[in-house]
Amino acid sequence: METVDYIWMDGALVGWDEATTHVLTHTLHYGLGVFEGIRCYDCGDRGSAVFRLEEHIRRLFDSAHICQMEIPFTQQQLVDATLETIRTNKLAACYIRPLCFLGEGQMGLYAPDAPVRVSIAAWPWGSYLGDEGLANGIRVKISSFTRHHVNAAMTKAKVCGYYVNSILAKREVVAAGYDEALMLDSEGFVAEASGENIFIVRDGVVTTSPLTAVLGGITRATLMQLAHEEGYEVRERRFTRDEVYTADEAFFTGTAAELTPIREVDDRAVGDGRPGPITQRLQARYFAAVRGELPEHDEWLSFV
Ligand code: PPE
Repeated sequence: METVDYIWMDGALVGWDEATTHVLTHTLHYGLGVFEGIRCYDCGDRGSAVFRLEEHIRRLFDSAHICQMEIPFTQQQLVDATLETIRTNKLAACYIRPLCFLGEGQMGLYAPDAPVRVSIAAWPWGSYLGDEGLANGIRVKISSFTRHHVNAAMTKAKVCGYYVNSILAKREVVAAGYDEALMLDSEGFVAEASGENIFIVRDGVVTTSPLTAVLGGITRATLMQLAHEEGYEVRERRFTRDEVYTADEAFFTGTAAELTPIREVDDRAVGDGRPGPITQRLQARYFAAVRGELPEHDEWLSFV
């Protein structure tokens, strides 16, 4: 990965090499930590802007609240710290990773006195599923791993440990020659990918899985709104894997993956095996929004 000069840690900027932690860091052992993934885009003459920064920081606090972790900063402080980290590192475009974790001092599961620590790192990160995938679509396989059951993991929180399930799914399908894993919920309905939400399009209707067992993606919310503004009917409902096979179009959304078209699922072409017209239109709208080219959505941008 590309490195930068500074990382924000527990209230101050420190050098990249100093942003370290002890091996007895509680989160390292048990996975109770929460994080965010945010992107900052180069908006040309307008400078750089972080996309939906307040919403991401709010979700970080929601995640911490669900996990009974008290973040020793305010939301505004972390918003400011994010912008400061980007500015200090002179980054025009980057991926931003705020992380709240339980530090060292107490072991064992209970550990009520383990300190809550916060770091914010930012670094340049290109397309998550490849430029080729963004342009032409990716090949997806349904994982043999089930996505979290709602009473085993509270999926409204973006918890570090939840990603073991995602990593297993991702490794499984990449080893089999595919690009990304699609996961079903505990009742067999389509949930989400290892790190993205999913949309399908059929007869002009844009559908995404309901929030029951998936992360409430900020990109998902953005795309639902943009699709609605483009005049498409948008629905949230459960659907099955064969509905993905027979969709006219399908795509993934996520901060890292942006809007990545799906061209194939389980060796079946989706539509004619290329990004469809609605997918392409929405992808163009998404990139216009994040790059500050939709004045009606300036409220989504925090200029650096
Ligand atoms: N579901 C999951 C499981 C998920 O991890 C993400 C984001 C989403 C949906 C989409 O959420 P949003 O970014 O708010 O639209 N995944 C992050 C982590 C990726 C990684 O490899 O790390 C991301 O996209 O930043």
